[in-house]
Amino acid sequence: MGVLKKAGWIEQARQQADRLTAQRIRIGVTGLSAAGKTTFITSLINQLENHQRGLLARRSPFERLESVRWQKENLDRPFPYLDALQSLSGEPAQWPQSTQDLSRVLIDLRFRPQGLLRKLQGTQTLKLEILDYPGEWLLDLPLLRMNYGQWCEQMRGWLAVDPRRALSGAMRDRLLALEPSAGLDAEELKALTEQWTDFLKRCRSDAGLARNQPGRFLLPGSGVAADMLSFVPLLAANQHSMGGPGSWWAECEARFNYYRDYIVKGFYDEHFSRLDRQVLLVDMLAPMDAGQPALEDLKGALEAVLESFRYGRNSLFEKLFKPRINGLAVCATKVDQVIPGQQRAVQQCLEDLITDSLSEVRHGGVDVKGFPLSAIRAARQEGEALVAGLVGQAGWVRYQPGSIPEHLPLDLQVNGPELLRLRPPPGLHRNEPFPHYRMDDLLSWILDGSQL
Ligand SMILES: Nc1nc2c(ncn2[C@@H]2O[C@H](COP(=O)(O)OP(=O)(O)OP(=O)(O)O)[C@@H](O)[C@H]2O)c(=O)[nH]1
Ligand SMILES: [Mg+2]
Repeated sequence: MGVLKKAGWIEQARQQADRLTAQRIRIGVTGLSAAGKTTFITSLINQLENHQRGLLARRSPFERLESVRWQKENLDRPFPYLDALQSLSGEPAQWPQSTQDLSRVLIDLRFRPQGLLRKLQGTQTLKLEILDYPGEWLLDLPLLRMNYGQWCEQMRGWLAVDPRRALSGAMRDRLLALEPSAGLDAEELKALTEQWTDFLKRCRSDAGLARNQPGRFLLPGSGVAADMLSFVPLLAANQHSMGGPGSWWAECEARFNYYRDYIVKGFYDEHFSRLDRQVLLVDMLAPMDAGQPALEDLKGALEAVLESFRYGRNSLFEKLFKPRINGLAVCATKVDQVIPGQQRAVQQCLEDLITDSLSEVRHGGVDVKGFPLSAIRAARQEGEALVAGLVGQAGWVRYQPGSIPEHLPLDLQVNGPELLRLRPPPGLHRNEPFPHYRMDDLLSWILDGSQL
Protein backbone atom coordinates (compact mmCIF):
# COMPACT_ATOMS: atom_id res chain seq x y z
CA MET A 1 0.00 0.00 0.00
CA GLY A 2 1.39 3.40 -0.93
CA VAL A 3 2.13 5.82 1.86
CA LEU A 4 -0.53 8.27 0.73
CA LYS A 5 -3.13 5.59 0.39
CA LYS A 6 -2.30 4.29 3.82
CA ALA A 7 -2.56 7.74 5.34
CA GLY A 8 -5.96 8.16 3.68
CA TRP A 9 -7.10 4.87 5.06
CA ILE A 10 -6.00 5.78 8.56
CA GLU A 11 -7.81 9.10 8.30
CA GLN A 12 -10.95 7.34 7.13
CA ALA A 13 -10.81 4.88 9.99
CA ARG A 14 -10.31 7.77 12.35
CA GLN A 15 -13.30 9.64 11.02
CA GLN A 16 -15.37 6.52 11.36
CA ALA A 17 -14.23 6.07 14.94
CA ASP A 18 -15.15 9.71 15.56
CA ARG A 19 -18.58 9.14 14.16
CA LEU A 20 -19.05 6.09 16.30
CA THR A 21 -17.93 7.89 19.41
CA ALA A 22 -19.85 11.10 18.70
CA GLN A 23 -22.23 11.51 21.51
CA ARG A 24 -25.21 13.75 21.60
CA ILE A 25 -26.50 15.34 24.76
CA ARG A 26 -29.82 17.14 24.62
CA ILE A 27 -30.34 19.79 27.24
CA GLY A 28 -33.58 21.60 27.85
CA VAL A 29 -33.31 25.11 29.25
CA THR A 30 -36.48 26.53 30.65
CA GLY A 31 -37.83 28.98 33.16
CA LEU A 32 -40.77 31.33 33.48
CA SER A 33 -40.73 34.53 31.49
CA ALA A 34 -37.71 36.75 32.30
CA ALA A 35 -36.05 33.98 34.33
CA GLY A 36 -32.86 34.62 32.35
CA LYS A 37 -32.94 31.89 29.66
CA THR A 38 -31.67 33.89 26.69
CA THR A 39 -28.88 35.53 28.67
CA PHE A 40 -27.93 32.16 30.14
CA ILE A 41 -27.66 30.39 26.78
CA THR A 42 -25.76 33.33 25.27
CA SER A 43 -23.27 33.20 28.12
CA LEU A 44 -23.04 29.41 27.87
CA ILE A 45 -22.08 29.54 24.19
CA ASN A 46 -19.70 32.41 24.96
CA GLN A 47 -17.98 30.44 27.75
CA LEU A 48 -17.53 27.47 25.43
CA GLU A 49 -16.25 29.58 22.55
CA ASN A 50 -13.71 31.16 24.91
CA HIS A 51 -12.91 28.01 26.85
CA GLN A 52 -9.17 28.60 26.67
CA ARG A 53 -9.36 31.83 28.60
CA GLY A 54 -12.18 31.66 31.08
CA LEU A 55 -12.59 29.59 34.23
CA LEU A 56 -13.26 26.56 32.00
CA ALA A 57 -9.60 26.40 30.93
CA ARG A 58 -8.66 24.73 34.20
CA ARG A 59 -11.60 22.38 34.53
CA SER A 60 -11.89 18.79 33.46
CA PRO A 61 -12.79 17.84 30.76
CA PHE A 62 -12.60 21.33 29.25
CA GLU A 63 -8.81 21.47 29.53
CA ARG A 64 -8.88 18.83 26.75
CA LEU A 65 -11.34 20.78 24.64
CA GLU A 66 -9.75 21.43 21.26
CA SER A 67 -12.40 23.16 19.26
CA VAL A 68 -15.93 24.44 19.52
CA ARG A 69 -18.24 25.00 16.61
CA TRP A 70 -21.53 26.74 17.04
CA GLN A 71 -23.72 25.68 14.13
CA LYS A 72 -25.71 28.51 12.75
CA GLU A 73 -26.89 27.01 9.50
CA ASN A 74 -29.45 24.36 8.63
CA LEU A 75 -31.14 24.52 11.95
CA ASP A 76 -34.82 24.82 12.45
CA ARG A 77 -35.63 27.79 14.76
CA PRO A 78 -32.05 28.79 15.64
CA PHE A 79 -31.30 30.51 18.93
CA PRO A 80 -30.68 34.26 18.31
CA TYR A 81 -27.07 34.17 19.52
CA LEU A 82 -25.76 36.97 17.31
CA ASP A 83 -28.70 39.26 18.13
CA ALA A 84 -28.13 38.71 21.83
CA LEU A 85 -24.40 39.43 21.44
CA GLN A 86 -25.20 42.56 19.51
CA SER A 87 -27.34 43.94 22.34
CA LEU A 88 -24.89 42.96 25.05
CA SER A 89 -21.86 44.41 23.33
CA GLY A 90 -23.59 47.59 22.18
CA GLU A 91 -23.01 51.09 23.52
CA PRO A 92 -24.70 51.31 25.92
CA ALA A 93 -24.89 47.59 26.60
CA GLN A 94 -28.40 46.20 26.66
CA TRP A 95 -29.91 42.92 27.78
CA PRO A 96 -31.12 40.61 25.00
CA GLN A 97 -34.68 41.03 23.73
CA SER A 98 -37.39 39.00 25.34
CA THR A 99 -38.11 35.84 23.30
CA GLN A 100 -41.45 34.26 22.54
CA ASP A 101 -40.84 30.86 21.12
CA LEU A 102 -38.71 27.79 21.44
CA SER A 103 -35.30 27.85 19.81
CA ARG A 104 -32.35 25.53 19.38
CA VAL A 105 -28.61 25.58 19.62
CA LEU A 106 -26.28 22.96 18.24
CA ILE A 107 -22.65 23.00 19.32
CA ASP A 108 -19.95 20.54 18.28
CA LEU A 109 -17.19 19.97 20.77
CA ARG A 110 -13.96 18.13 20.00
CA PHE A 111 -11.86 16.81 22.84
CA ARG A 112 -8.39 15.31 22.91
CA PRO A 113 -8.80 11.80 24.18
CA GLN A 114 -7.16 10.57 27.35
CA GLY A 115 -6.19 7.23 28.85
CA LEU A 116 -6.00 3.98 26.94
CA LEU A 117 -8.03 5.14 23.97
CA ARG A 118 -5.61 7.96 23.27
CA LYS A 119 -3.72 6.07 20.55
CA LEU A 120 -6.76 4.57 18.91
CA GLN A 121 -8.88 7.66 18.56
CA GLY A 122 -8.01 10.94 16.98
CA THR A 123 -10.48 13.01 18.90
CA GLN A 124 -13.70 12.55 20.76
CA THR A 125 -16.64 14.56 19.62
CA LEU A 126 -19.74 15.60 21.40
CA LYS A 127 -22.82 17.28 20.03
CA LEU A 128 -24.54 19.50 22.51
CA GLU A 129 -28.08 20.32 21.58
CA ILE A 130 -29.84 22.95 23.62
CA LEU A 131 -33.53 23.58 23.50
CA ASP A 132 -34.74 26.88 24.95
CA TYR A 133 -38.47 26.84 25.63
CA PRO A 134 -40.82 28.91 27.77
CA GLY A 135 -41.55 27.31 31.14
CA GLU A 136 -45.10 28.61 30.75
CA TRP A 137 -45.66 25.80 28.29
CA LEU A 138 -45.09 23.27 31.05
CA LEU A 139 -47.79 24.95 33.11
CA ASP A 140 -50.22 23.47 30.66
CA LEU A 141 -49.25 19.90 31.59
CA PRO A 142 -52.13 19.55 34.09
CA LEU A 143 -54.52 20.23 31.21
CA LEU A 144 -53.60 16.85 29.76
CA ARG A 145 -55.41 15.25 32.64
CA MET A 146 -58.44 17.51 32.53
CA ASN A 147 -61.52 17.83 30.48
CA TYR A 148 -62.99 21.18 29.62
CA GLY A 149 -65.59 21.10 32.38
CA GLN A 150 -62.96 20.38 35.02
CA TRP A 151 -60.88 23.28 33.76
CA CYS A 152 -63.90 25.59 34.04
CA GLU A 153 -64.40 24.46 37.63
CA GLN A 154 -60.76 25.08 38.44
CA MET A 155 -60.82 28.55 36.92
CA ARG A 156 -63.96 29.40 38.89
CA GLY A 157 -62.01 28.51 42.04
CA TRP A 158 -58.97 30.56 41.04
CA LEU A 159 -61.01 33.62 40.13
CA ALA A 160 -62.92 33.51 43.40
CA VAL A 161 -59.90 34.72 45.38
CA ASP A 162 -57.77 37.83 45.24
CA PRO A 163 -55.68 39.02 43.52
CA ARG A 164 -57.27 37.20 40.56
CA ARG A 165 -60.76 38.16 41.69
CA ALA A 166 -59.96 41.86 41.71
CA LEU A 167 -57.99 41.61 38.47
CA SER A 168 -60.76 39.81 36.60
CA GLY A 169 -63.32 42.55 37.36
CA ALA A 170 -66.40 42.65 35.14
CA MET A 171 -65.11 39.85 32.89
CA ARG A 172 -65.62 37.42 35.75
CA ASP A 173 -69.26 38.49 36.16
CA ARG A 174 -69.84 38.01 32.44
CA LEU A 175 -68.20 34.57 32.39
CA LEU A 176 -70.28 33.53 35.40
CA ALA A 177 -73.46 34.74 33.74
CA LEU A 178 -72.93 32.95 30.42
CA GLU A 179 -75.24 29.99 30.04
CA PRO A 180 -73.11 27.12 28.62
CA SER A 181 -75.91 25.67 26.49
CA ALA A 182 -76.87 29.05 24.95
CA GLY A 183 -75.90 29.74 21.34
CA LEU A 184 -72.38 31.09 20.86
CA ASP A 185 -71.93 34.72 19.92
CA ALA A 186 -68.67 34.62 17.93
CA GLU A 187 -68.01 38.33 18.37
CA GLU A 188 -68.41 38.09 22.09
CA LEU A 189 -66.15 35.04 22.27
CA LYS A 190 -63.49 37.01 20.44
CA ALA A 191 -63.85 39.92 22.85
CA LEU A 192 -63.83 37.65 25.89
CA THR A 193 -60.73 35.81 24.65
CA GLU A 194 -58.97 39.16 24.36
CA GLN A 195 -60.11 40.09 27.84
CA TRP A 196 -58.94 36.76 29.20
CA THR A 197 -55.51 37.26 27.60
CA ASP A 198 -55.32 40.78 29.06
CA PHE A 199 -56.33 39.41 32.41
CA LEU A 200 -53.51 36.82 32.27
CA LYS A 201 -51.07 39.58 31.37
CA ARG A 202 -52.20 41.69 34.31
CA CYS A 203 -51.96 38.67 36.62
CA ARG A 204 -48.36 38.41 35.56
CA SER A 205 -47.33 42.06 35.48
CA ASP A 206 -49.46 43.63 38.24
CA ALA A 207 -49.59 40.78 40.73
CA GLY A 208 -46.48 38.81 39.77
CA LEU A 209 -48.61 35.67 39.38
CA ALA A 210 -47.02 32.87 37.39
CA ARG A 211 -49.76 30.28 36.93
CA ASN A 212 -51.54 31.70 33.96
CA GLN A 213 -53.51 29.30 31.79
CA PRO A 214 -53.62 28.59 28.93
CA GLY A 215 -49.90 29.32 28.69
CA ARG A 216 -50.01 29.85 24.91
CA PHE A 217 -52.39 32.79 25.27
CA LEU A 218 -49.38 34.66 26.63
CA LEU A 219 -46.70 32.98 24.53
CA PRO A 220 -48.32 31.41 21.48
CA GLY A 221 -45.09 30.32 19.79
CA SER A 222 -45.08 29.81 16.06
CA GLY A 223 -47.20 27.36 14.14
CA VAL A 224 -50.38 27.77 16.14
CA ALA A 225 -53.42 29.05 14.27
CA ALA A 226 -54.70 32.11 16.09
CA ASP A 227 -58.37 31.16 15.80
CA MET A 228 -57.68 27.92 17.65
CA LEU A 229 -56.51 30.01 20.59
CA SER A 230 -59.98 31.39 21.00
CA PHE A 231 -61.81 29.98 23.99
CA VAL A 232 -62.52 30.95 27.58
CA PRO A 233 -63.57 29.06 30.69
CA LEU A 234 -67.33 29.22 31.20
CA LEU A 235 -67.43 29.83 34.92
CA ALA A 236 -70.98 28.50 35.33
CA ALA A 237 -70.03 25.17 33.74
CA ASN A 238 -68.87 22.01 35.42
CA GLN A 239 -67.80 18.49 34.45
CA HIS A 240 -71.39 17.53 33.75
CA SER A 241 -72.31 20.48 31.57
CA MET A 242 -73.48 19.93 28.04
CA GLY A 243 -74.46 21.97 25.05
CA GLY A 244 -75.65 21.23 21.53
CA PRO A 245 -73.78 22.12 18.36
CA GLY A 246 -73.09 25.85 18.11
CA SER A 247 -73.45 26.43 21.84
CA TRP A 248 -70.85 28.22 23.98
CA TRP A 249 -70.08 24.90 25.59
CA ALA A 250 -69.59 22.95 22.36
CA GLU A 251 -67.40 25.59 20.71
CA CYS A 252 -65.20 26.27 23.72
CA GLU A 253 -64.90 22.59 24.54
CA ALA A 254 -63.81 21.69 20.99
CA ARG A 255 -61.09 24.34 21.00
CA PHE A 256 -59.96 23.40 24.48
CA ASN A 257 -59.65 19.79 23.31
CA TYR A 258 -57.65 20.82 20.28
CA TYR A 259 -55.38 22.93 22.48
CA ARG A 260 -54.85 20.06 24.88
CA ASP A 261 -54.45 17.25 22.34
CA TYR A 262 -52.43 18.96 19.61
CA ILE A 263 -50.67 21.96 21.06
CA VAL A 264 -49.83 20.81 24.57
CA LYS A 265 -49.35 17.15 23.78
CA GLY A 266 -47.57 17.99 20.51
CA PHE A 267 -44.90 19.94 22.35
CA TYR A 268 -44.26 17.11 24.78
CA ASP A 269 -44.13 14.56 22.01
CA GLU A 270 -41.91 16.42 19.63
CA HIS A 271 -39.48 18.18 21.92
CA PHE A 272 -39.76 17.51 25.59
CA SER A 273 -39.64 13.74 25.53
CA ARG A 274 -36.26 13.76 23.74
CA LEU A 275 -34.30 15.66 26.39
CA ASP A 276 -31.51 14.01 28.41
CA ARG A 277 -31.10 16.74 30.97
CA GLN A 278 -32.94 19.81 32.03
CA VAL A 279 -31.85 23.18 33.39
CA LEU A 280 -34.59 25.03 35.22
CA LEU A 281 -33.82 28.72 35.73
CA VAL A 282 -35.66 30.65 38.41
CA ASP A 283 -35.56 34.34 39.18
CA MET A 284 -35.99 34.00 42.93
CA LEU A 285 -34.92 37.52 43.80
CA ALA A 286 -37.71 39.47 42.05
CA PRO A 287 -40.51 37.60 43.90
CA MET A 288 -38.59 37.89 47.19
CA ASP A 289 -38.57 41.60 46.54
CA ALA A 290 -42.25 41.68 45.49
CA GLY A 291 -43.46 39.90 48.62
CA GLN A 292 -45.48 36.98 49.90
CA PRO A 293 -48.22 36.67 47.19
CA ALA A 294 -45.59 36.60 44.43
CA LEU A 295 -43.61 33.91 46.28
CA GLU A 296 -46.78 31.94 46.86
CA ASP A 297 -47.57 32.01 43.19
CA LEU A 298 -44.02 31.19 42.12
CA LYS A 299 -44.24 28.17 44.38
CA GLY A 300 -47.43 27.05 42.70
CA ALA A 301 -46.00 27.64 39.24
CA LEU A 302 -42.76 25.80 39.93
CA GLU A 303 -44.64 22.91 41.47
CA ALA A 304 -46.69 22.73 38.30
CA VAL A 305 -43.55 22.96 36.14
CA LEU A 306 -41.85 20.21 38.15
CA GLU A 307 -44.80 17.91 37.58
CA SER A 308 -43.23 17.26 34.19
CA PHE A 309 -40.17 15.75 35.91
CA ARG A 310 -41.95 13.61 38.49
CA TYR A 311 -41.65 10.12 37.18
CA GLY A 312 -43.07 6.98 38.64
CA ARG A 313 -46.20 8.69 39.83
CA ASN A 314 -47.54 10.29 36.77
CA SER A 315 -48.46 7.18 34.89
CA LEU A 316 -50.52 8.84 32.19
CA PHE A 317 -47.65 11.19 31.44
CA GLU A 318 -45.13 8.36 31.24
CA LYS A 319 -47.38 6.24 29.12
CA LEU A 320 -47.81 9.12 26.70
CA PHE A 321 -44.25 10.35 26.41
CA LYS A 322 -41.77 7.89 27.88
CA PRO A 323 -39.67 10.74 29.27
CA ARG A 324 -36.07 9.99 30.12
CA ILE A 325 -34.49 13.03 31.72
CA ASN A 326 -31.84 11.81 34.12
CA GLY A 327 -30.65 15.06 35.64
CA LEU A 328 -32.24 18.34 36.64
CA ALA A 329 -30.30 21.48 37.55
CA VAL A 330 -32.39 23.97 39.48
CA CYS A 331 -30.71 27.36 39.37
CA ALA A 332 -31.45 30.64 41.08
CA THR A 333 -30.45 33.20 38.44
CA LYS A 334 -29.13 36.77 38.50
CA VAL A 335 -27.48 36.22 41.89
CA ASP A 336 -24.94 38.94 41.08
CA GLN A 337 -27.66 41.22 42.49
CA VAL A 338 -26.67 40.20 46.04
CA ILE A 339 -23.21 40.07 47.59
CA PRO A 340 -21.34 36.83 46.86
CA GLY A 341 -21.55 35.65 50.48
CA GLN A 342 -25.35 35.57 50.15
CA GLN A 343 -25.71 33.87 46.80
CA ARG A 344 -25.99 30.41 48.27
CA ALA A 345 -28.75 31.66 50.58
CA VAL A 346 -30.77 32.71 47.51
CA GLN A 347 -30.42 29.16 46.16
CA GLN A 348 -31.34 27.75 49.57
CA CYS A 349 -34.49 29.90 49.72
CA LEU A 350 -35.44 28.63 46.26
CA GLU A 351 -34.95 25.02 47.32
CA ASP A 352 -36.91 25.70 50.53
CA LEU A 353 -39.78 27.05 48.44
CA ILE A 354 -40.12 23.83 46.45
CA THR A 355 -38.77 21.22 48.89
CA ASP A 356 -41.61 18.76 48.41
CA SER A 357 -41.55 18.88 44.62
CA LEU A 358 -37.79 18.43 44.52
CA SER A 359 -38.04 15.37 46.80
CA GLU A 360 -40.65 13.93 44.47
CA VAL A 361 -38.43 14.51 41.44
CA ARG A 362 -35.48 12.86 43.21
CA HIS A 363 -37.69 10.02 44.29
CA GLY A 364 -38.54 9.35 40.64
CA GLY A 365 -34.85 8.69 39.94
CA VAL A 366 -33.77 12.09 38.63
CA ASP A 367 -30.50 13.48 39.95
CA VAL A 368 -31.21 17.03 41.15
CA LYS A 369 -28.48 19.63 41.59
CA GLY A 370 -28.65 23.30 42.52
CA PHE A 371 -26.51 26.15 41.21
CA PRO A 372 -26.87 29.82 42.14
CA LEU A 373 -25.94 31.44 38.84
CA SER A 374 -25.27 34.68 37.19
CA ALA A 375 -24.94 34.29 33.45
CA ILE A 376 -23.49 37.77 33.14
CA ARG A 377 -22.23 39.54 36.19
CA ALA A 378 -23.62 43.08 36.13
CA ALA A 379 -22.56 44.13 39.63
CA ARG A 380 -19.20 43.93 41.35
CA GLN A 381 -18.55 43.74 45.05
CA GLU A 382 -16.77 46.44 47.01
CA GLY A 383 -16.71 45.57 50.69
CA GLU A 384 -20.28 44.95 51.79
CA ALA A 385 -21.63 47.00 48.88
CA LEU A 386 -22.27 46.41 45.21
CA VAL A 387 -21.27 48.71 42.41
CA ALA A 388 -23.23 48.63 39.17
CA GLY A 389 -24.67 50.72 36.38
CA LEU A 390 -28.42 51.19 36.05
CA VAL A 391 -30.53 50.73 32.94
CA GLY A 392 -31.06 54.06 31.20
CA GLN A 393 -28.48 55.92 33.27
CA ALA A 394 -24.83 56.74 32.84
CA GLY A 395 -22.30 56.30 35.65
CA TRP A 396 -22.28 53.92 38.59
CA VAL A 397 -24.16 53.45 41.83
CA ARG A 398 -22.81 51.96 45.01
CA TYR A 399 -25.46 50.34 47.17
CA GLN A 400 -26.21 47.74 49.80
CA PRO A 401 -28.66 45.20 48.41
CA GLY A 402 -30.17 44.14 51.76
CA SER A 403 -29.78 40.70 53.21
CA ILE A 404 -31.17 37.31 52.34
CA PRO A 405 -32.35 34.96 55.11
CA GLU A 406 -30.51 31.66 55.41
CA HIS A 407 -33.80 29.86 54.96
CA LEU A 408 -37.16 30.87 53.63
CA PRO A 409 -39.72 31.19 56.45
CA LEU A 410 -42.68 28.85 56.06
CA ASP A 411 -45.16 31.73 55.85
CA LEU A 412 -43.06 33.19 52.99
CA GLN A 413 -42.92 36.59 54.72
CA VAL A 414 -39.50 37.94 53.89
CA ASN A 415 -37.79 41.26 53.95
CA GLY A 416 -36.64 41.09 50.38
CA PRO A 417 -33.41 42.41 49.01
CA GLU A 418 -33.34 45.80 47.35
CA LEU A 419 -33.22 45.28 43.62
CA LEU A 420 -32.21 47.88 41.09
CA ARG A 421 -32.48 47.54 37.33
CA LEU A 422 -28.88 46.81 36.47
CA ARG A 423 -27.52 47.23 32.98
CA PRO A 424 -25.01 44.73 31.59
CA PRO A 425 -21.36 45.55 32.25
CA PRO A 426 -19.55 47.53 29.55
CA GLY A 427 -16.96 45.99 27.24
CA LEU A 428 -18.57 42.60 26.60
CA HIS A 429 -17.20 41.06 23.44
CA ARG A 430 -17.89 37.77 21.73
CA ASN A 431 -14.22 36.82 21.84
CA GLU A 432 -13.76 37.39 25.57
CA PRO A 433 -15.33 35.23 28.24
CA PHE A 434 -18.18 37.11 29.93
CA PRO A 435 -17.89 37.62 33.69
CA HIS A 436 -20.26 35.24 35.48
CA TYR A 437 -20.90 33.22 38.61
CA ARG A 438 -20.74 29.40 38.38
CA MET A 439 -21.41 28.95 34.68
CA ASP A 440 -18.34 26.70 34.73
CA ASP A 441 -19.90 24.53 37.46
CA LEU A 442 -23.03 24.21 35.39
CA LEU A 443 -21.17 23.32 32.21
CA SER A 444 -19.29 20.60 34.08
CA TRP A 445 -22.59 19.25 35.30
CA ILE A 446 -23.88 19.14 31.72
CA LEU A 447 -20.96 16.98 30.59
CA ASP A 448 -20.84 14.94 33.76
CA GLY A 449 -21.61 11.33 32.93
CA SER A 450 -20.65 11.64 29.25
CA GLN A 451 -17.97 9.25 28.10
CA LEU A 452 -15.19 11.77 27.70
N1 LIG B 1 -28.06 41.19 37.01
C1 LIG B 1 -28.37 40.24 36.12
N2 LIG B 1 -29.50 40.36 35.41
C2 LIG B 1 -29.80 39.39 34.51
C3 LIG B 1 -28.96 38.25 34.29
N3 LIG B 1 -29.54 37.48 33.36
C4 LIG B 1 -30.69 38.08 33.01
N4 LIG B 1 -30.86 39.26 33.69
C5 LIG B 1 -31.99 40.18 33.64
O1 LIG B 1 -33.18 39.43 33.41
C6 LIG B 1 -33.84 39.90 32.25
C7 LIG B 1 -34.44 38.73 31.50
O2 LIG B 1 -33.40 37.93 30.97
P1 LIG B 1 -33.63 37.02 29.67
O3 LIG B 1 -32.35 36.30 29.46
O4 LIG B 1 -34.19 37.81 28.58
O5 LIG B 1 -34.72 36.04 30.25
P2 LIG B 1 -35.68 35.04 29.43
O6 LIG B 1 -36.02 33.97 30.40
O7 LIG B 1 -35.04 34.65 28.16
O8 LIG B 1 -36.92 35.98 29.20
P3 LIG B 1 -38.10 35.81 28.11
O9 LIG B 1 -37.46 35.55 26.79
O10 LIG B 1 -38.81 37.13 28.18
O11 LIG B 1 -38.93 34.69 28.61
C8 LIG B 1 -32.77 40.62 31.45
O12 LIG B 1 -33.34 41.59 30.63
C9 LIG B 1 -31.93 41.23 32.56
O13 LIG B 1 -32.53 42.41 33.03
C10 LIG B 1 -27.76 38.15 35.08
O14 LIG B 1 -26.96 37.20 34.99
N5 LIG B 1 -27.53 39.17 35.97
MG1 LIG C 1 -35.72 34.63 26.25
